[in-house]
Amino acid sequence: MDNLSVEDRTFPPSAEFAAQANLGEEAYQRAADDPEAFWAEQARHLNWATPFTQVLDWSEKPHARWFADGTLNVAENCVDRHVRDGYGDTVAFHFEGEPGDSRSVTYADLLVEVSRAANALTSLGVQAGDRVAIYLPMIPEAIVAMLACARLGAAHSVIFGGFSAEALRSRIGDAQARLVITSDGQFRRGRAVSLKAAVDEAVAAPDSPVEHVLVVRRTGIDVAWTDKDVWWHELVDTQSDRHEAQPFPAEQPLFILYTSGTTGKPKGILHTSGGYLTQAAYTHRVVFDHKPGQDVYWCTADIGWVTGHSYIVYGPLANRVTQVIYEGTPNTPHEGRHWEIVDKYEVSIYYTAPTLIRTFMKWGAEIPERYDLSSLRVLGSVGEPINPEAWMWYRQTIGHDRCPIVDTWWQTETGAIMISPLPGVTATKPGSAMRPLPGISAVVVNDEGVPVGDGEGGYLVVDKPWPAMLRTIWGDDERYVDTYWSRFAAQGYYFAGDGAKYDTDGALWLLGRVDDVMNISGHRISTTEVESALVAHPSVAEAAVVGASDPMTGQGIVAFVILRGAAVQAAEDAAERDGDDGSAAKALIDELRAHVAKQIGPIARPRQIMVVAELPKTRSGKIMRRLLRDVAENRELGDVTTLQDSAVMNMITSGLGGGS
Ligand code: 6R9
Repeated sequence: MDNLSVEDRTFPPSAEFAAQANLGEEAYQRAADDPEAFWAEQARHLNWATPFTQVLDWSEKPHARWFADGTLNVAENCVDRHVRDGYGDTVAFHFEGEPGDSRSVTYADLLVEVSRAANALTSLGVQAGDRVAIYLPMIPEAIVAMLACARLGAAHSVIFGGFSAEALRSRIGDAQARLVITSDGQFRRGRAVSLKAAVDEAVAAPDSPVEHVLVVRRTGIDVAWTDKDVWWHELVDTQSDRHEAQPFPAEQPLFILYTSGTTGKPKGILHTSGGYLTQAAYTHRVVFDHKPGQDVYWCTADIGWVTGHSYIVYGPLANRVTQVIYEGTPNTPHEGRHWEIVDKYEVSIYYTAPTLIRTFMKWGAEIPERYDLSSLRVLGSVGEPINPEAWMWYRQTIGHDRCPIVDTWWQTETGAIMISPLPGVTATKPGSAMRPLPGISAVVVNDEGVPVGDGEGGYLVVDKPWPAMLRTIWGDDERYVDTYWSRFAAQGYYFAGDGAKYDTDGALWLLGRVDDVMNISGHRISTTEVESALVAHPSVAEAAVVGASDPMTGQGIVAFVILRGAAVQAAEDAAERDGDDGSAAKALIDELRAHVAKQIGPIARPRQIMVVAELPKTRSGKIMRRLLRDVAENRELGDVTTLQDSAVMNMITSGLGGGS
């Protein structure tokens, strides 16, 4: 909660920008006076097969139904209607592959590809209401696959390509997906690495619900082949390019996306169709001031995260975007790759994460200075609080002091942006997300649910339902009610899990998570998940994990482990044999880090692992992560009075020395 230095720099939009903005100041009042009328107006930007007559049904709260008697087809809204309206030749996306291959896909091309894929999925038995797992790199087929599912009324569950076979297996099992769409491999930092091998491992068990695996050939590397496997180029490319999209009810499930919670088991966040698409498209239009036919938009997220769902696929395509899709890492083959792409395609709207901005800062301002960035006009940030220093660098070095910055707060659960400046309206402050969007209402409250005064910190809650809100946790509705709605049940507030504060000018500052969820480079990973992975290793008796602030990644994973007796003995024996040069301990720590990466995925690899003899626990047995965070961040220890044994912290701090 220490990014709260008093910030009095403000940056109002230029008169020129304000004059052409997609939404004006008046919208805030209009939306507050009659939110349902406001959202109905936004929903009418979509093409409804059956117009809705009811906007919101909140009679069974916290279960909302939006536009429930309306019907639409999400894919038709993102593709077909643009072709029908005469924009078939407009480029939907320019794809840049990591090895340097590129291709541009028009809306007419996209319609053909999505239609073929929908026919192929149908031939594999996929029907409305089914679930399909997608485990693909950032290639055009990923978007085509998502839209093909949407077209058929089947829910996709995209699993980030960095996740392990085990993570894949449990998510496939939870969603009971009958089809997995993957690729032979993906390009990563100039190398082709396998992707399908993890799928093979994940679907091998006899009780796997998966009937077929559809495989895109991306890298050409050798893959093992099973009788579940079908090549994309053999099945999809030979289908008819005509497919009639059927309308579905607005509450038809659109996707499940797994995200970390405070327990080890990831939560399958369920989103539905009409309300989700309404808010994704509305926010993309007003937050980025998107002008179809003029702008070139680039969101650097991966489709494995919610940002890729809402701001690469659904919102932008519903708004007839022309966008850039980039497969690779930002420093392949060189650290100017993003700016080279901005220059090449004349990108005008660029949306990225603070962790990447800090990385660009580290690489140096001289790199972007080599490229023509004059096409840029709006810059966005998402994923974690952006520190004022990074914000100013982004504004000056990338935006040349011309481009408004929109710092957008939202969550997998909220489905779409909730809090953000409007680029033509709001004077921004470096580091603040400023204000809930028109139609959204957010309050900062204390433990009792009472709003705190301006300038005071508290919990961020959303006090009115919104169209893109999650509908439940897949297969665990009780957890849905408990996680988000029980904390402030009396008031009926949605508990976001973030600390926040309004300053005395009414600007909203996000202060990070208040629960045990870490934020590593904008990716949510639960402490418990990493702890579970560590204790699954035969050498580890107990583990406690904290997110320690990290200048590059926002937070870094720091683990404290207690070794099992045998492992301690083995390390001591090795030390005696080889001289105590620490190499045995180092080898074990390296092994543990690799073990976590294998269990969960490389993004969960701990930055640091410290071997300790005890962990600080409260009398009720809850690990006091706050104290471990103090250690991990080299701070004086906070209050230790609730510790069961206060000597433990002395043992930990005196025993540490070098750490990892
Ligand atoms: C979209 C996305 C959600 C959590 C959220 C918060 C953090 C996201 C933020 C931000 C401060 C911002 N977060 N955007 N914190 N300022 N602009 O990131 O979804 O992966 O579910 O993470 O990320 O802590 O609660 P998700």
